[in-house]
Amino acid sequence: MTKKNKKCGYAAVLGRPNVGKSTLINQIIQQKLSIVSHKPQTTRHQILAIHTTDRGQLIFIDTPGIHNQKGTALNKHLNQTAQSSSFGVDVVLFLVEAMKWTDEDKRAAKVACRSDGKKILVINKVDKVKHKEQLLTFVQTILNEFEFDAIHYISALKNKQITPLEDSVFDYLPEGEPIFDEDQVSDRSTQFFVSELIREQLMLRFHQELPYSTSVSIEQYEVKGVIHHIHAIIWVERKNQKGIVIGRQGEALKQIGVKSRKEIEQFIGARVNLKLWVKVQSSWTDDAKAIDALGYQDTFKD
Ligand SMILES: Nc1nc2c(ncn2[C@@H]2O[C@H](COP(=O)(O)OP(=O)(O)OP(=O)(O)O)[C@@H](O)[C@H]2O)c(=O)[nH]1
Ligand SMILES: [Mg+2]
Repeated sequence: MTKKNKKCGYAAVLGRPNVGKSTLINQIIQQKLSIVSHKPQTTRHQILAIHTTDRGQLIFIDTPGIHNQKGTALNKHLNQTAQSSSFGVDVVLFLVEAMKWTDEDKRAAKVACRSDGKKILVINKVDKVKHKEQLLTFVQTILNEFEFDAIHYISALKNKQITPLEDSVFDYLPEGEPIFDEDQVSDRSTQFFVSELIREQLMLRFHQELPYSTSVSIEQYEVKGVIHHIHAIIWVERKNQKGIVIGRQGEALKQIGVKSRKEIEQFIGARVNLKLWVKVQSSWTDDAKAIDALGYQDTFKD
């Protein structure tokens, strides 16, 4: 009996903000590696999500949504991060939201189609479309402008038609030995995920008051016995934002702390003692140095 050779390779997931890139990856990995929210520009870092099965190792690259917004250093950084992810990968999954084809989608499609890897057009959020036959004309509009090797219709949220998509990606991967250990799920540290889980709670709670101007850094992470002691700083841009995050008599911050702690405990599988502080660093989103200091300097590792 001949043993089938294992596959190994990289698949970048690209698309404009909010199309469901992180939701899809979390669904395939069966773990919340990337934070998700209904707000665009949730993902700010390039994250590797490593999916090891008996067929081999599929390494997803989750990217920040490609957007049209100009201006701040953070905005530029997000686009650069996403664009750099389209090179040197075996497969590009280009995600769009069913029945939505905007200028931002076109911009993202241009980036995706520049890749020298195989290109899969993924129509997500199909669950939202009542008359499915409309999808054919929708897809034709995209295909009039861009070329793809395969097309898939999925619902990442409802876990629909994900397996055929996964099969298609594996088909395109080259044969090779795994790059990462079998039990490794990401290239990121626990501290990174902890700060992301806190940022997720901030986005969910203050999505109107704090547009994009929050960031989280971990100041201390110590394991004493069975408890993980974590000190984190929430960075905001203005004094009034600090007041919002803390809330009346510290109530808002307390709730953020409780919810974040629960998420972190679930993620690391241990008890957590979480302490949060709020600090003001004016216009950090506009300051390239501050962006580096907060860990927004992703480099593609291979
Ligand atoms: N109805 C529906 N909603 C979905 C689907 N997939 C994702 N969503 C929702 O779309 C929103 C955005 O999802 P994300 O996974 O954060 O999108 P993203 O593309 O990673 O966004 P950025 O990180 O901002 O670029 C969330 O509210 C998801 O729950 C889907 O298949 N159906
Ligand atoms: Mg995302």
